Amino acid sequence: MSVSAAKKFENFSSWFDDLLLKARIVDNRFPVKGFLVYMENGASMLDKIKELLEEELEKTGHKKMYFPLVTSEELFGREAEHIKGFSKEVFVIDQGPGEQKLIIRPTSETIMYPMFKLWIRSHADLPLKVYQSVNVYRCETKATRALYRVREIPWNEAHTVHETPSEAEKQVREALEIYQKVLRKLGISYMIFKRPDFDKFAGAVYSIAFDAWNPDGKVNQVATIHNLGRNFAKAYELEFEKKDGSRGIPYQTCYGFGFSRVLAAVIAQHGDDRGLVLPPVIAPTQVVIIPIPFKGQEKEIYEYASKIKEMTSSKWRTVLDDREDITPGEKFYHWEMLGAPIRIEVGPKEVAESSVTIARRDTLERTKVSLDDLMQKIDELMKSIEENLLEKSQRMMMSLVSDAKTVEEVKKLLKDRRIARIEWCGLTDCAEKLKEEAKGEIRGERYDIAEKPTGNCIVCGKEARFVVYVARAY
Ligand code: PR8
Repeated sequence: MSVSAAKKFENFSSWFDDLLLKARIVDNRFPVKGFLVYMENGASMLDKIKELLEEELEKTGHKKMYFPLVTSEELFGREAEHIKGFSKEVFVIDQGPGEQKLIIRPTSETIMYPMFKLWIRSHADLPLKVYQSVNVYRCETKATRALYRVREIPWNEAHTVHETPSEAEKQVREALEIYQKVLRKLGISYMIFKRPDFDKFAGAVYSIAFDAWNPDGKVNQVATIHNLGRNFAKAYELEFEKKDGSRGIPYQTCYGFGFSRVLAAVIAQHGDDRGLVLPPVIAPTQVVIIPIPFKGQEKEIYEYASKIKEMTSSKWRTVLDDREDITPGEKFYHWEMLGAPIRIEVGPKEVAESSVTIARRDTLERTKVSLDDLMQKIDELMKSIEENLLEKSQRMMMSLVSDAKTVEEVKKLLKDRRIARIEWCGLTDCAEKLKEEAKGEIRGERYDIAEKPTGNCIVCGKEARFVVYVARAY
């Protein structure tokens, strides 16, 4: 059994915006475009997503550091492609007449790498793997959208330096595994693409991206991984002494994980007509206990509920909703809207039998368990919820993709909020034509599986060189 999720597919924007405010995730009414207020549930989930990711980064030897918010015009301009890509998107601090302008980080390559130059002397200093979870700022020119496209971007960025190109390649794969692991815990499904050259990160040799599905058919790029080759190393004069005593220029990677977009994906992929459905790991409240009062037995029921609260809070973030001014039914709706994974109901029957009734949020199924089995049952349910969310989301991802043989077919698929798989010659002209006519972007080739073209480019008819996916995107 599952709850209808028709609303989010019918009118995603209003479903999403209403929920953000009602569930106290974000208040989008701050009067500066692209800047959000994260309310208690949004802030709590952002923090938890951050912790999940940082744990994996720590396990794999990344060191946490904090770098400055600003860079100078001179440092910012050193890598030609990078400045070309970002110059129109930066916020600038004017320090007054005669003073250098300061640039607020849109990303931190130009801030970290001058420091890497000071730190790296020899091969013994490599690999260098650092990360920070901070806000970066981009003066987005496209329309902004709460969580999806903001100007104050809460993210994690990791930057690494290596002796050889193969070590940098290996690092790309490690980053991929880290991101996959975290997204899996959140039940988010996505496709991993190698971006076409025209869409790679400014200054990268190539870029890989995680595109998560969204109910309105636009994909949501939640994370990217970039192999920087030696482009930045040359611009920032990174050098090291090799084992044989000669001098070498190192290889770099960087990768970024957009916390607000990941949170958006959690809300959008799992939510239903009743509201949020949260993966247990990040749910601000994991277990809610709702007493069902019965005349004359209020005290026993309340005491029993308190005992259960004590038990469950030893392991789970638990709330006992003992408000007296609203009915149990109203409490059910409230906590369903907030996405608490498990609800425990206790009434006179439960007290008499030393049992509880448990309802899981994802399917709303209810079961009775004895108090002795409660903790084990909660463990099982939490695991089952996590798996169910992921499976459901993966099925949806798979059902969205269809092959298209003509631009018209692509157009139709995208209009139906789906993703088109096509064969493409590789020319930017064809990609632009497709964008103009079908209103979709070539997101790239699959990175996780090899797909070989067998026919011709659906735009120009010449021999195809790539199998790529076309979608609308945030
Ligand atoms: C880098 N440098 O910068 P990237 N709103 C919300 N999330 C966003 C936005 C936005 N306006 N812009 C980007 N993101 C590299 C890697 C250091 C780290 C999120 O890469 O420009 C997206 O999830 O691709 C994006 O995938 C991620 O930041 C990294 O940004």
